[in-house]
Amino acid sequence: MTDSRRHAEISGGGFAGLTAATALAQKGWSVRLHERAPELRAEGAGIVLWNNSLQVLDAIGATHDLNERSMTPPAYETRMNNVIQSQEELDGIRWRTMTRPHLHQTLLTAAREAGVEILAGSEVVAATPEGEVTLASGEKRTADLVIGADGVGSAVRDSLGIPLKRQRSGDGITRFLVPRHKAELQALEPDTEWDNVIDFWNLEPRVLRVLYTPANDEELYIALMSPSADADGSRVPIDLELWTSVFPQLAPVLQDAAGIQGRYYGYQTTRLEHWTQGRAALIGDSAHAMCPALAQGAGTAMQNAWTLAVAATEAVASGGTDSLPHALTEWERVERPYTDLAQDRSQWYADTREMAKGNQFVGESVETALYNPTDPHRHDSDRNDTERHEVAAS
Ligand code: FAD
Ligand code: 3HM
Repeated sequence: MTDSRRHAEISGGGFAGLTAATALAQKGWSVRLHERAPELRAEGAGIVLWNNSLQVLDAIGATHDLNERSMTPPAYETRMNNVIQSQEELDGIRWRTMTRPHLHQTLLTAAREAGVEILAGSEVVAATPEGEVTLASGEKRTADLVIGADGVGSAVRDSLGIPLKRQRSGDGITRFLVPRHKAELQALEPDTEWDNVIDFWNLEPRVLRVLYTPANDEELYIALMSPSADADGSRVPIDLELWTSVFPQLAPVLQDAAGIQGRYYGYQTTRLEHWTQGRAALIGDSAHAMCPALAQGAGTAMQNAWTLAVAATEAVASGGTDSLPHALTEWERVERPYTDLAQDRSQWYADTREMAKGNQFVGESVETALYNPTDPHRHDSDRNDTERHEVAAS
């Protein structure tokens, strides 16, 4: 018997690709996901997710698994030269911290349970607007929908020839997962709430910052930021003497970080002229890599994966697969402003270091975090705004 389901081919098994694959499979699509690496595994250390992506995890049924090994710290604390600027309790804002391997495993389990066909060691080298995908093996496959979720160096994007602008910022970070060492930290600074996220900034006499993020009871994510022009600050493995001289209260965890090779990532933002072409769409870092200030790279990747799956499913249900190219353009038009905002704001923070002042979870900085991409009525007021403008103009 032939399979009458709509078919999607996805390049990339990161947070974007796995979320899109799961959502589409749950909505009745047959989905094949290609991951270039020999196995599906998350690189990197820790991650913070906000309401926008936690709603997506609810929608694909992955929240229980996620919550098994993640936490919501009591507050987000910001310090300047070890003086507390703010302790924001983020009342009313849903957020969680976790390790990247845990989030990846959670999404991988959801994808497998939804029946996604996952091919590891399968590299996509090109895609066409007509829905053809070419693999490194030379094999070609066709699909109703092609998704490029293959990261900042996306082969799908480059083969489609979509123009891209890349902006590099002067700062960057090296990330580590280390044991919590809670008792030792408590002994060094007894009055500190070591379950908080603590953003330790030093701007004078030298720009060095440690973002301290508990990921669960046992694991701690620490990100060490310095300007790329500072050779000692951005050195890997880290210069333990330098970092402990500036952050002596973090000595036990910095010592562990110094035993890990690490990799320094310079902040960058990439913006595309358009995210879709024919039956092909880009999501995640392939479409919109951003500075990490708002911790929204993965969050917006998952948000766009979900809204794309919904838009594509609704389009084929009402207009057949010929309606997909137009539906993808429409999806970008209504959804992209939320990601543009996160990119712009994150880049502004990276360039100005304004985050060091604390009290950051207000206004535009939390708009993306509060967004609910699973609410079918989320654009009602946008439409009302447009209608109002049209009425006013006539
Ligand atoms: P990726 O994670 O890059 O996944 C792409 C996948 O595609 C990989 O598995 C890769 O092997 C595969 N692939 C690549 N090319 C091919 C190919 N040709 N064929 C097949 N497979 C291919 N975001 C947050 O939301 N919260 C945070 O706290 C946060 N902290 C961050 C801290 C730092 C320092 C950085 C640099 C980023 C941070 N981010 C954070 C951003 C987040 O990590 C990324 O935005 C997110 O991982 C993007 O997911 P993705 O699936 O689009 O891409
Ligand atoms: C979670 C998080 N937040 C901010 C940054 C940053 O500004 O570099 C990095 C992060 O992983």
